[in-house]
Amino acid sequence: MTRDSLNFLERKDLKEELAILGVLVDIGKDGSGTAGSPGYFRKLGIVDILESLGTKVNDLGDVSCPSHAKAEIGDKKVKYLNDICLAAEHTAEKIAGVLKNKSRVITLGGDHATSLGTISGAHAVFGDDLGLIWIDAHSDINTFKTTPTGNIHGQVSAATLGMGHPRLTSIFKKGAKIKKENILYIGLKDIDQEEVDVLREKKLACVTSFDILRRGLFSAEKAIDQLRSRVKNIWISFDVDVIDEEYLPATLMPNSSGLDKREIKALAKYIGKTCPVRGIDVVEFAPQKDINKKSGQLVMEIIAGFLGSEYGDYTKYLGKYKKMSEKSFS
Ligand SMILES: [Mn+2]
Repeated sequence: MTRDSLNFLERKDLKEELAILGVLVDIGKDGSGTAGSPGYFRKLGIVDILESLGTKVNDLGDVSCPSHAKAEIGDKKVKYLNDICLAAEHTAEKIAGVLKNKSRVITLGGDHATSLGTISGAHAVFGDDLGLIWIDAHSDINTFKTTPTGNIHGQVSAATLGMGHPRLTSIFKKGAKIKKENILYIGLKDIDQEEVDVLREKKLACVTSFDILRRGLFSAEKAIDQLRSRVKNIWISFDVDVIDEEYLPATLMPNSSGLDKREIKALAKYIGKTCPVRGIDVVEFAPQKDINKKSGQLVMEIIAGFLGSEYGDYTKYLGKYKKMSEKSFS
């Protein structure tokens, strides 16, 4: 492949098949509102949009999970542990199955507890040859010992690294799913002091939103290049709250100084064009808070970027002409 700056503007058909999976885990935090996200994206036409990138899309349906009203809260330091772990086991099984068939997969959460299952499933197939890019305003590296809220969605990156409650670190298989040198956090902004301490102590790679403000995307690109040089498989765990609320109002934790549209799209494009992306989790999307579908549209553009392709105003404009020419030849 020619690697020059024009390479970032090419839109060749995608080679690998794609699967989409909904995960209705909405109890990893106190508020409700993320379980409607898979249905929302289907209505928005996610299957057709992804197929317009030149590949076949297999919709695997949803992994279910009880709502706050129906689930048992249990231990207040790891709330709703039981139901979250059950959903994670089901998710892991589905993800492992898809990846074995050489398909790539987009998982629509759900809150960030969704990634417990996906990353465990990916580890079952790729083992330690797996890198994780955690794009989020939050590092989610609390454990039951440090959590200020008891919400599991804030303990998920810790669990993938093998830290925290033994049930959270034992989805599918006991222990760490990602080696500590193979995780990269991008977009961090609101994190607890205990999280700063552990990120530092474990020497985990972080590109904060402040780094991006100071040095632009170059700081992220360098870190992505380093991760890519170590692993052959990359997983993206994408929390939409990394984006500024002006562009993405559809989340329960709006970010008033997050990444802007150009930054997140360029970041997605860089990852998609340079990394072997095997799966993407889109989490913490709350459809009822969207305004004129702008959050949903932006997320579709970002997903296309992560896949190494492009979807947006220009491709929609071209699509119109494609349909016209199909008509005139039929
Ligand atoms: Mn977050």
